[in-house]
Amino acid sequence: MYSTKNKGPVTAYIGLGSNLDNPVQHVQTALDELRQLPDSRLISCSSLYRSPPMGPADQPDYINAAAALETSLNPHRLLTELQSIEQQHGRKRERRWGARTLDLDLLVYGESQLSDEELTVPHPGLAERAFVLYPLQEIANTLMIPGLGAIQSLVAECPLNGLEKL
Ligand code: A4P
Ligand code: MG
Repeated sequence: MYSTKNKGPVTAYIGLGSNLDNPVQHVQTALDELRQLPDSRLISCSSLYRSPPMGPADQPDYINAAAALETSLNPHRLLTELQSIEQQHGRKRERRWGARTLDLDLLVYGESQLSDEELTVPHPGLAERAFVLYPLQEIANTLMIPGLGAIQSLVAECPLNGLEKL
């Protein structure tokens, strides 16, 4: 499924997360790397947030943030670019929801709703994750998330679950 309502550059939102090897630095460096992406412009980034791990509890707290990007890259190309930034940070894929040096999720891509083997947008689970919703609201307070509705309503229904702004 691929809806092609987007014409010209679109605004995409990226979720950043890290919980290994100086996570604050991984997230800050990744924001700089997002600035360097081809055919894209970093519009804004949120504060950094700390939260206890969702998933296995025997791992460190996470640092999360969100960023807004104006981009002409198509969503799959953008995902490939995000994965190559993850690789530069020595990301190893081990267990699901396990500790990682850097996780970059494509949260929202314009008005698109799509799902295939590589990519699901909006990112699944977005609506239940405080560590995604609160940073996203900070930079996009009036965002309507395709298929899910207003960010403000999603935040209102999502408890903080230990999330704190740094
Ligand atoms: N993929 C599909 N859609 C997307 C998308 N919209 N953005 C595919 C990014 N990737 C997408 O991802 C697995 C595959 O998902 C990719 O190859 C891509 O093709 P991954 O990053 O390799 O695996 P993962 O991250 O371990 O799995 P998953 O289920 O994506 O985990 P999440 O959802 O990223 O959660 N707790 C706190 N407090 N903060 C966190 O940030 N993060 C996670 C990881 C767990 N607990 C956390 C946090
Ligand atoms: Mg991921």
